[in-house]
Amino acid sequence: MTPSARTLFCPMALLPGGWASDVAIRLDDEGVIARIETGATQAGGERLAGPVVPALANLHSHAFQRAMAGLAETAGSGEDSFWTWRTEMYRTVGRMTPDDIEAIAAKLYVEMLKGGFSRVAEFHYLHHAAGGTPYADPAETSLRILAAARTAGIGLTHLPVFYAHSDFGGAAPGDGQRPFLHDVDGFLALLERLAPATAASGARLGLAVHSLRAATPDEMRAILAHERTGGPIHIHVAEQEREVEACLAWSGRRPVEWLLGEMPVDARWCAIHATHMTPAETEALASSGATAGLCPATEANLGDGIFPATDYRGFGGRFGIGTDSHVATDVAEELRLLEYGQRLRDRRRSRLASGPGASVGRTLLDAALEGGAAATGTAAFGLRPGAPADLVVLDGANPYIATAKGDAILDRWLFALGRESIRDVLVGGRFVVREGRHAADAAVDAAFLKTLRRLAA
Ligand code: NGQ
Ligand code: ZN
Repeated sequence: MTPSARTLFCPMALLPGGWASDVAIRLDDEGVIARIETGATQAGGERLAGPVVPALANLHSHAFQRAMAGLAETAGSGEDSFWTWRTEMYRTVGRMTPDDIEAIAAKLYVEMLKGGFSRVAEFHYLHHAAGGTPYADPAETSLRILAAARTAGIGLTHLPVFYAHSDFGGAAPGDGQRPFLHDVDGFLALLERLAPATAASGARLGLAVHSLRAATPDEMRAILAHERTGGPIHIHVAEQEREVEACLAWSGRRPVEWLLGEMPVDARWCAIHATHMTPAETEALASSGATAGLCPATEANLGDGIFPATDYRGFGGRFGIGTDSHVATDVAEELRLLEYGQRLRDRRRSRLASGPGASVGRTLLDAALEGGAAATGTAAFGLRPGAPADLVVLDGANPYIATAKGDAILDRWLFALGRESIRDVLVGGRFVVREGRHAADAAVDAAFLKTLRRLAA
């Protein structure tokens, strides 16, 4: 269904300059905002049933990991860490078929829409079958991700991931990593193959290098010299202290320091996590123009550490949010945890508010909207002409929302209610969630149940 040119009428909407009443959003027939009028009448417009805010981009996802969310919470015999979790995660991966990947991603993407995201950057490294056996079509699993995004109706920025080694210095990959591997030529061929497929699917294409552990400097340089996606470039960096130590031992420099010194990092780049930085690295990342890709729920779950968000914002750094391993799938939980990490560290409140009198929720939402757009290759964002009509309609009948004014609406949603505040979600002007439901819920749930049953057997 393509939306035809029409008008949405919002009793209240969050525009780039702030809240406005009686807002008419005129859409073109592509679902892009053509014009916005405030103080309008409803005449001929479709009335949205609550305060309207822009939907966010989710800048970091490994869709398949949603299948194991909540299933890695039994203590092991030794000390549980990021690395023991990773071993369990590799075990799950080894049993997944392309059908499973598509079913999990479709379910996840519907959950993300219901959580307030309208687009996802899929950091996709599960390219081959168990043991590393290639599929007949090397793009098989990517095509499943494209199909899942179409089923859900979520915007997709697809990021095929280059992965070749287990550690710094080009160390040989482990057995559990075989489904992820490429050489440089194979990876560039995958990107070429995916350019027309993503375009035909209405998706965007970028690329990722898994981490400084997984690629040598020469491999990274060769990829950057030859790739022609024009899209965002993502990389995991400095998530764990062990990575910092290994990078120092290998190069004499810390991961973020090395990345900024050796690679042409600019606004096209997104540094995922960047948890462990010195103040100098924090300042340098902020001034590089790159986006920091923060995934607070996963970072808490995996025991990563706390991103220096107050300092980074002080240096004018850009950030967005992602749900990564998907222990959470919504905007509110990620933004709330981001702020709470800073509060727990500093033993103070309102850490990320833009200044006296500013709402924390509003500051976080504005920042993550901008960073999410940059990291997903979205030129125009927010409720303004030229931007896609990617909208969240909060539940105007919810007493907490109905009685809040202005930015307090956002603070109710983000700090007190979470996803139950969300009533409808539109992507490109099209309703994908209505009154909390998605049109494909039944089919998506059935396929997902089948996959979970099989994986649990
Ligand atoms: C991943 N996930 O690639 O899925 C990583 C873990 C690694 C997170 N960092 C694996 N959350 O970094 O080696
Ligand atoms: Zn990740």
